Amino acid sequence: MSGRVIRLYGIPLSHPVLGVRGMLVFKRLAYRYVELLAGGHAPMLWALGFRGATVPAMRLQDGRRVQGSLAIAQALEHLAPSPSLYPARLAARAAVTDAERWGEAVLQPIPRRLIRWGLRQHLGQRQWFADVASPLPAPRLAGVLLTPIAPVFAQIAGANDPQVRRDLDRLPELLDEVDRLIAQGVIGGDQLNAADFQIAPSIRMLLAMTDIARLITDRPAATLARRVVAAYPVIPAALPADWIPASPSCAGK
Ligand SMILES: N[C@@H](CCC(=O)N[C@@H](CS)C(=O)NCC(=O)O)C(=O)O
Repeated sequence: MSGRVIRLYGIPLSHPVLGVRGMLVFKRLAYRYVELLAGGHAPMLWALGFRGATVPAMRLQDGRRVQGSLAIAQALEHLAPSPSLYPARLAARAAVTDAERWGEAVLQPIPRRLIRWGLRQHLGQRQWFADVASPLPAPRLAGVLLTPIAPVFAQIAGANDPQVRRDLDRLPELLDEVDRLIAQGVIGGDQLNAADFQIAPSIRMLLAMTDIARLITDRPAATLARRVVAAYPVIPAALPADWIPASPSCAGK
């Protein structure tokens, strides 16, 4: 019966949803993926018995609902302890847990704000979202119909001009941190862990953004992102060119 299968609810392009999908594959857990209509996902989640309005949202085999990528990682770890999402050694485990939390709290909101800023700002971006990312029928019209809700979701994510400019200014420093975690072996090891599944999908989404990909493409972070999330649609450029920091090669090494 369907009640016995894990169900994962997501919306198109959601990077934490991709992270959870990676965890489910890693743990070899069978699941059914249900894609909700982006924009209408909150009432759908409530109707499905979830309290919050965000994806990833998961209904476990026993009917329990878990929401949020950190809580889902914990739930999956309890459900299927092996292979573990966390290293056995205490120090390594603490480093992975810290990196996972940093990935969720600091890095994860950035691609969300950047894409929502573009969706609010440009009709072409909304039509692309309707056409490629969703996909919805009649994407040119669907893009127009998304116009009144795009500002709402930009606001929910805090995707306003000053914040997005700050995000872009900080991006090189955050990418350096990801590369540092890889160099230290906290993420990007032979066996992926919870921090890989948290951090790499955010980097993959940033790498898919045509206007900022060049900041990431030559970094170890990009290799890890592609390893964890092989395919991701190319996101058309939408950000003002003068908000984007110079690429490392132009910054004068
Ligand atoms: N940090 C949470 C946040 C999840 C989140 O914000 N997800 C977005 C999609 S990437 C969402 O559902 N947003 C719904 C909304 O803004 O209403 C997690 O890791 O699960």
